[in-house]
Amino acid sequence: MNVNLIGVPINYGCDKEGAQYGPTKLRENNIVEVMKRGGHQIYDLGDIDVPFICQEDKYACHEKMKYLSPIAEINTNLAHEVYCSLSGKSFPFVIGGDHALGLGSIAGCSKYFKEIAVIWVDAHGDINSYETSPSGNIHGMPLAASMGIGHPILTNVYFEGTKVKPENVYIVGARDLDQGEIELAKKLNLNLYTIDIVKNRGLENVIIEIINKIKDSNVNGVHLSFDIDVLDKSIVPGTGTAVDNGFNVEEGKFLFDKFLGEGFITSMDFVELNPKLDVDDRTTKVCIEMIDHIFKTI
Ligand code: B3U
Ligand code: MN
Ligand code: MN
Repeated sequence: MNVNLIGVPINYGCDKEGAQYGPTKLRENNIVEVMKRGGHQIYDLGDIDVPFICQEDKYACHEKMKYLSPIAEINTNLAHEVYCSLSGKSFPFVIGGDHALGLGSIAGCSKYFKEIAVIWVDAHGDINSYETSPSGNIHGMPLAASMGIGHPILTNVYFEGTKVKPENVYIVGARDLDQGEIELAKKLNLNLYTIDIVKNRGLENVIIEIINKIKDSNVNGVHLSFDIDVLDKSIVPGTGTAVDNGFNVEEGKFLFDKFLGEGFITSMDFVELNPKLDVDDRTTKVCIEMIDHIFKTI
């Protein structure tokens, strides 16, 4: 398979120092060589440009959202890179950086395939809008914006309108949802598989259900967005908002086995490594181990 590696060194979405160093850290730890072990042709397209913005200007564009305008700009460029990768028959593998980049990945994927499903594997829902967000951090909003909910500057990134229909969104592993997110999930009847549901019903059963639902829907592409904070806090100290009661490494790998083994995933994000918060590079090592597994499975 041809794979395009795309880095997005962004921390404006989480407003925390360190997430912007994720792509460099992974390259220093030989991500390209690791990806090649799966027998793929890897093209490292480098990083999307992230302009420097002073802290004082974070609310320059909107009083309730930080760095709105640069985040929209960065995501527009990312979306086009993802779209061009898919047009050139390469699999886009997008590394962060914080999860605000999910907006651009999904937009590029949506422009190419028209009807898509999104599997969002995350301790969080990332379905806030500026009206429900407790933080004003846009990395808590990309999935809502992709469904057409939120500020028009976000919902209209790359092209006007909805990128993915709510019925084609699958959230897996959530265990830190805000009140507004819970209400939105109910209102939209989202396919929300919280960690409690996963643990009650069993990871394999939940994954099989998602695969069957996706196969029964009329989508042409499936984007898998993996936020490393879905893993347990004890495994990933190097992420901005670690949450306990998460998956272990084996469960993470199992999830990739099932979804990637199905052969229907057409693009991926791998986000929220924060090397500055890491302890003895433990999180980087887990990321590399996961990425090794992904490209041996895909
Ligand atoms: N839901 C919270 C916290 C959060 C979202 N995503 C992460 N943290 N990583 C918010 O700020 O929207
Ligand atoms: Mn996230
Ligand atoms: Mn998260």
